[in-house]
Amino acid sequence: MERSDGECASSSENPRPWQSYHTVYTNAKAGMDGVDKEKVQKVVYEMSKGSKYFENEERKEAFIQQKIEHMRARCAKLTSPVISHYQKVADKRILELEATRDLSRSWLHVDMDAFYAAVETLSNPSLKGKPMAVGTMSMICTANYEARRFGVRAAMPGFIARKLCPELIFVPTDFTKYTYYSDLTRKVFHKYDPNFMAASLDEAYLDITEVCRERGISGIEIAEELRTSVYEEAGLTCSAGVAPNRLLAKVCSDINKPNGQFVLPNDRMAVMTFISSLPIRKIGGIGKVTEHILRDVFGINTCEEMLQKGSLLCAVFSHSTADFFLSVGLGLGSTNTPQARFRKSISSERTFSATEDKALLYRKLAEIAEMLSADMQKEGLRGRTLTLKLKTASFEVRTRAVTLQKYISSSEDILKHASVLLKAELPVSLRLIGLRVTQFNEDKVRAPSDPTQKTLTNFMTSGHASKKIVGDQNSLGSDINDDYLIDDKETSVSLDVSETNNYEFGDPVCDNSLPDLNDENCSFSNKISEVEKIHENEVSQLLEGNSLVLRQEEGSCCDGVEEVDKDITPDNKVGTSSNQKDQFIWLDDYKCSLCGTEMPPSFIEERQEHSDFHLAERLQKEESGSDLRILTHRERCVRTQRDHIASHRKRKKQKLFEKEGTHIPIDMFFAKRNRNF
Ligand code: DCP
Ligand code: MG
Repeated sequence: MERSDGECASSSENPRPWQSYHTVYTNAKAGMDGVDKEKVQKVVYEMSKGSKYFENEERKEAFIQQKIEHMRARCAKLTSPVISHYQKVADKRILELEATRDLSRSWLHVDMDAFYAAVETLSNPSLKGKPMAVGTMSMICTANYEARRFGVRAAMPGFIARKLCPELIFVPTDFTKYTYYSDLTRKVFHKYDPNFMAASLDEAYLDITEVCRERGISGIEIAEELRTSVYEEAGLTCSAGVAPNRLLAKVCSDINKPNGQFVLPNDRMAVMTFISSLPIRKIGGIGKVTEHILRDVFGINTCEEMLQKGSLLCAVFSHSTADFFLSVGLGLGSTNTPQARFRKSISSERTFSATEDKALLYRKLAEIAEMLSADMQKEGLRGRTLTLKLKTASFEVRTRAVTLQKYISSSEDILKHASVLLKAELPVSLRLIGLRVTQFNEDKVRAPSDPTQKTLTNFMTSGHASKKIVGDQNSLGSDINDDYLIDDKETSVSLDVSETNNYEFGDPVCDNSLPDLNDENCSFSNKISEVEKIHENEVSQLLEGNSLVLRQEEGSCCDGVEEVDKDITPDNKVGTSSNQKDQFIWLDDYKCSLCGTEMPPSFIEERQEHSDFHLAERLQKEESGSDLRILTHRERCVRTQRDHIASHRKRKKQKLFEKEGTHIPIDMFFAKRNRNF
């Protein structure tokens, strides 16, 4: 597994291999400061060694290491003139970003303490003071602060938690209860900001600028009052952070957890001092993978170092990603209350102990359909594309979709179509089932049922508690941009496994559908804050790296290249949906349908190159045939550009192999290796 120096080591070379075993379980949460980290790592390592989870972690780790090496090599090739060019770019961008700084608003982020555990303790006071966790032996959702002292935390399998803390009491989840208490807290939030933004059941952002002004009191006082009110209303404690923007407010709310608050004044110097030593991982949107890449490739550990390494960041990443990093370095974040966004999808999912019991799987599916339908009806939504997401016992994620002629929202309809999708996958051992509905009836999308409360969950993600993922270590390939689903109006019901196809053919530079590998900020957590939600997409480009390839190869300003690529995106739909005969998909999310090459979902970049290769082949065929005559001018331009980019990459890849001589192309390597799986 990974070592801090970036090398890999097998356990035979390393007498303490757990030291380099970093998973979501070993990452500290609030209340875990005094924990013996090495002891936790050792238990986690020993208990997961040899498991599917462990194998999956190893695959992910190998991918990250490969990514890091790749990026290091790229950086090493940057010449001094190129770096000084990007230094100017970075300096200019920093000035521009600085000019957008808005210190006029006060944001409060509130987060309930050990939420599910605290609710359970309210209903059973005998649990008070005892280490307890909510969840099962296979996965726990959260642990109280007593249990955290042993290293027990959310997303950890219960059997590992029990090993860490033999006294640990397990309590099963009860979402009805959590929703009830969440509603009580929201009533309080509403008094301070009627437009508060709920980020999950236990977390919200409030713009307290007006209430502070009207009542002539400070953010400190409002935070104290609000926390007291929540306690009086719901009997639960919470923690709060107050800052000039939402990004910082969220960081602040975690500082004095539990039952505490931290207020950052609306002052530039105070913000810069705060940010100067802040570890990058504290920022929403920077998860394990991004942290590793920034640390191991660029030597960036603190937010301030983002500014110091601005030239490299600008040279290597796309504008939006570099902008995000520079903004973090400046302590900037959103200050406005976003206008109602039109929701694009609604979903619900459940993690459970892996099972292949068909009856049980259908029962879970029925429950999820029920919850999804309830959420849809609450928001007045009806949709016609239904996607089934499955995570197998070996942590592979599969998605299957169907697009219907009529719009649906009832649990019966959802279940009927979801069952067809599930049936096609059986027999299979699953640990997660999710359902998502997209392609909404336009009118409904434009008229949210409750326009007074502009919650993030209303407009961005499902608001259902069941969608909170515990231990979702591998959501790769699952965060598919709904825009890319094929519109198959001509068939009444069509099995659409091609969303993967669309994803694979997505624009390599700006395709936001590529998921990040981050464990905690990964794409399916319902707890994603707005910032995280946006930047997990931005940051996912880190893993994809093609912007770097293009920039360096073009030798000068990359803007043109990036624009060209960006321009291609909308037509991907035309390209992929109109040519069914050559359709490229990853069968079982593993095997290329065109040539049989096997590649795990986590090998995002390699898959991208692989699909580019087939795309180039197909376009070549089309260009030489008569197909081109029926294309519009725009399509012809786009295809020519695409072809250029794809063959450019192919040439580059060939060059690399020629140079490295003994290097085995990654797809060949996996074609061989996977046979032994
Ligand atoms: N949750 C979950 N799965 C996770 C993380 C959280 O089901 N991987 C649920 C249980 C939590 C609730 O969401 O109680 C809120 O999540 P938080 O991350 O805010 O964790 P807690 O509120 O439990 O603890 P705290 O905020 O005090 O750190
Ligand atoms: Mg919480």
